[in-house]
Amino acid sequence: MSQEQSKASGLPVVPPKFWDGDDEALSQECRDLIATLPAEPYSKIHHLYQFQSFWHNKRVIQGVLNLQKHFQAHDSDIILVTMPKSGTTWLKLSLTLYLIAKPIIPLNPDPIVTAPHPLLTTNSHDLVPFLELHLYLENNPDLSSFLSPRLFATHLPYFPLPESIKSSRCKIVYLCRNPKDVLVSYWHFTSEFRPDSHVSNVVDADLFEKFCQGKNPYGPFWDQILGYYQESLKRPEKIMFLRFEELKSEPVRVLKELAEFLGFGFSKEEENGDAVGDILRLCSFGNLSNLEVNKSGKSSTGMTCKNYFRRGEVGDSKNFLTPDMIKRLDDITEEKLGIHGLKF
Ligand code: PAP
Repeated sequence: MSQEQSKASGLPVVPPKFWDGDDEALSQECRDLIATLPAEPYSKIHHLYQFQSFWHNKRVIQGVLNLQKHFQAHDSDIILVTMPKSGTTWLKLSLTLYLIAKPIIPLNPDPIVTAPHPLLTTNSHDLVPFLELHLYLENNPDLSSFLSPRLFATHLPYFPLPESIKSSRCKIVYLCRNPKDVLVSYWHFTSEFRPDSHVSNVVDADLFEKFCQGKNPYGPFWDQILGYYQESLKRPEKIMFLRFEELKSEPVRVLKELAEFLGFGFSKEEENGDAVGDILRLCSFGNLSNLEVNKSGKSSTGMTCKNYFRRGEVGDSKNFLTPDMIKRLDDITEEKLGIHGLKF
């Protein structure tokens, strides 16, 4: 299984040269392309560039170019897609546990109190690598050690996905979250990187404005969601469209439907042994945020693991957005998604 292997062999740490701003890390092709793209200052040190209708930093554009050129999907692949801060960490671990460990979990009478499951000593992002942010940064990685079904993640919109993902029988699991909570989560997550950040109880006005204009990493937010939603209506056997809010309110139903969608439904014995409940308990916010690896570790992409766990609630954004901000985001969401039957 891919995740056990990536853990055993250790995913390559993303070299700091790939962090935005270091052009030396980029191929000449990528640099030439970026020079032609519309640019938008995003912070004092970062720019975003509009590439294939969405806004990305330089590093992502390099990853997309390599990915589009080299990635060959297998029919058995599973691709997890999220907009950043929509529940990626939770989904990666639940699916890893479900695919790898569901026959093992029920054997352990109390998986939380006894020693943590080995999969829980690794941060989710190192169990399921990002295609464009990690694996394909440097040209064409050797994926031969990944066993089937291979599990990959991406934050990319539908349109720029490699052709073989769209045309093969591989499955896509898309998880979205309401835009207000995504924005607030992103604001908290990035505050340590923003030289101009200061402690405040209201989301930074510039960040808010850019998000509304669609000029945020992987944005426009609404276009990304709509792309996957419409594709999931056309091909429900290919794309499962999920919401963070339903994972929170009806996790048992969602996990069972997800298992069926992927073609590995829970057996009667597993259901009787409460495999679904075990996976959900292991992946609960309280359990994950208290694991040593997530309290003090860093992921192979160089991120501080504890920053992936803040509150994990629905509607917390109301504490960090003014009434005007809430109305503006609600209006945009209604205008862009409401007419397509998507409500948050
Ligand atoms: P990423 O896209 O950068 O990987 P991602 O995991 O999608 O980040 O988002 C982090 C959010 O998921 C955080 O939300 P918050 O800021 O509103 O709190 C984080 O708390 C939440 N999260 C992480 N793990 C869980 C979990 N097990 N259950 C519920 N929410 C979770």
